[in-house]
Amino acid sequence: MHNNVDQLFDELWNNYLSVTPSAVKVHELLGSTQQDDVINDHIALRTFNHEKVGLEKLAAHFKAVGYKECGEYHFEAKKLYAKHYEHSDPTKPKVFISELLVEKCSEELQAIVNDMVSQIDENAVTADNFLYSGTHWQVSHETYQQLLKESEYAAWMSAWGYRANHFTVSINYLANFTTIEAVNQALKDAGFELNTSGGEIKGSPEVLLEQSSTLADHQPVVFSDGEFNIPSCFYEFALRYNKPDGEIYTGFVAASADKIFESTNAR
Ligand code: OOG
Ligand code: NI
Repeated sequence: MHNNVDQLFDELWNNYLSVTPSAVKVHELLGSTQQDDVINDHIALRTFNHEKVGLEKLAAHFKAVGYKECGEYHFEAKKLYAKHYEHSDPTKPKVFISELLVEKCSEELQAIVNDMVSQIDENAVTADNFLYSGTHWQVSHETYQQLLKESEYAAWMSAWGYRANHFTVSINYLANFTTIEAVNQALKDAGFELNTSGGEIKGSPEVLLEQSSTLADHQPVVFSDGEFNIPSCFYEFALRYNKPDGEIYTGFVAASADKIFESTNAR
């Protein structure tokens, strides 16, 4: 495991960029409007609730660099469970880790996922590079499509595995944008497509968090039966509000997160 938080995020960022070419452009679009670098609100990772690779196994890598568990979230319909983690330095990205509750899925899905997970080397899970190690298996495009019918999340995992599935620009730290509407407009003017599931803006000042996201890029994946372009990763934007006590809200909003997951749906 890493012992340097910045090194870990550099690796996650480079790995994310390698399959998310639009992120470079988004970063330039928002980053070029100010002198300081863009601050990330959070990143998100996905996994399966298997003992071997459950969300706690991913969390251990963040705990090793100073992160603490702060909240939990349930997604009944998508059969997901998630927790979020924070660092004592508020400029370090928060971390959102979810896991698919495999036993709630069909026998067929369980068999496919069990086979994928069985191919992961036990030692790989604690290795420095696990959080950006991608897949430890190869599925066919046919299997990918079968998973897609039942769980977009499982299908995405089968193709992309362990990596940040998005980075999130903190609008609070942007010098030249104060509203999420202005950020969305700049993105659309530059030709980016936004995730409109649940509306372009998820959340509100009342729930202390507003979020929007691009639709995932489509990138080639080599499956066992050929190469296909499928959704990879996306970019998110978050604006946080102060709680009545004057402290900024640092949690997530389950109803909004439920829609953000859909940013990796095919266009
Ligand atoms: C995570 C979706 C939730 C948020 O900010 O609410 C999320 C995912 O797509 O894996 O990132
Ligand atoms: Ni997010």
